[in-house]
Amino acid sequence: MQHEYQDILVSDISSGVLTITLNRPEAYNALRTQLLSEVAEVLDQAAQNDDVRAVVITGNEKVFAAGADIKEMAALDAVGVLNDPRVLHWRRIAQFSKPLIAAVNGFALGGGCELVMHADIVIAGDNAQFGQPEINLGIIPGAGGTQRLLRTVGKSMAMQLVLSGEFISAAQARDFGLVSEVTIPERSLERATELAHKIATKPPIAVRQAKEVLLKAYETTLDSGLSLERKAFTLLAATEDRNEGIAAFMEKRKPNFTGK
Ligand code: CO8
Repeated sequence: MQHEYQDILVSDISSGVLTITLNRPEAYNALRTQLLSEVAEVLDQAAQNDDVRAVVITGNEKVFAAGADIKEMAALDAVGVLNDPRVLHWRRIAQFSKPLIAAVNGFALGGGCELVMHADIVIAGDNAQFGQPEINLGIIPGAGGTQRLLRTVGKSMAMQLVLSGEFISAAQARDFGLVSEVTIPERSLERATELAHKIATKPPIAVRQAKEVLLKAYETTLDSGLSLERKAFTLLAATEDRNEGIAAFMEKRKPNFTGK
């Protein structure tokens, strides 16, 4: 069953996994404010709901998302951009504490590519194209693209994408670390969902700690990152799931993690 929103479809929770489908095919899933607020709202709810262990986000077979809604953006002057509520929605998406896995087919451009970079794992169909074509509109990426792209693909490719507006293929995106696996387009959602289901069986506190500590590597020194890792590692020693994981290994049985 799909729960109806205006710009997205949201599945029922199935074995700990929720799927969000961007659903503005007539506008190539352009990320208007309404769409971003719906994604942020669903992620906020998913963060609060213990039944959700991982979220998959996807588009359709032709397009993941073609960027910010250019028609909506055209109406904003500098003050409008300054006060743009989308900034808050992006922040809420970035703060989602559980695993977010993107299944990308077709275009992931501008804000669409930036949304991909908010995901923790990215599976791409071999028809996917990634790009930051904002330069062609006289602007630059505005939802973290300059910072996350450089940290992900390195300086030369980040500069190439942002300055030239050229697109790269799924295979290139994989070579540069933007994507972890490339599949045939018909399989990308299935593979992303498979991974989400696997992660959903893992101890949830350890999963959240792992995500938080890994993401910190983007923005901190090695020394502070290692110190955070040690603290998280110590904290996990106080969880029931750690005792269960170790006991299950010793007793040669499957662990039953409860999130405690
Ligand atoms: N916004 C609005 N509508 C769009 C967008 C978009 N980003 N992309 C496509 N559409 C619409 C088109 O207007 C068209 O609608 P219509 O049929 O009513 O004219 C329909 O989708 C299909 O598009 P095309 O006819 O152009 O389809 P093609 O297959 O020829 O081309 C492309 C597909 C290559 C994806 C092309 O549509 C394109 O280049 N789109 C724009 C890509 C782009 O420039 N993206 C960057 C946008 S700027 C941005 O993302 C900044 C993010 C900053 C966030 C800051 C938050 C605070």
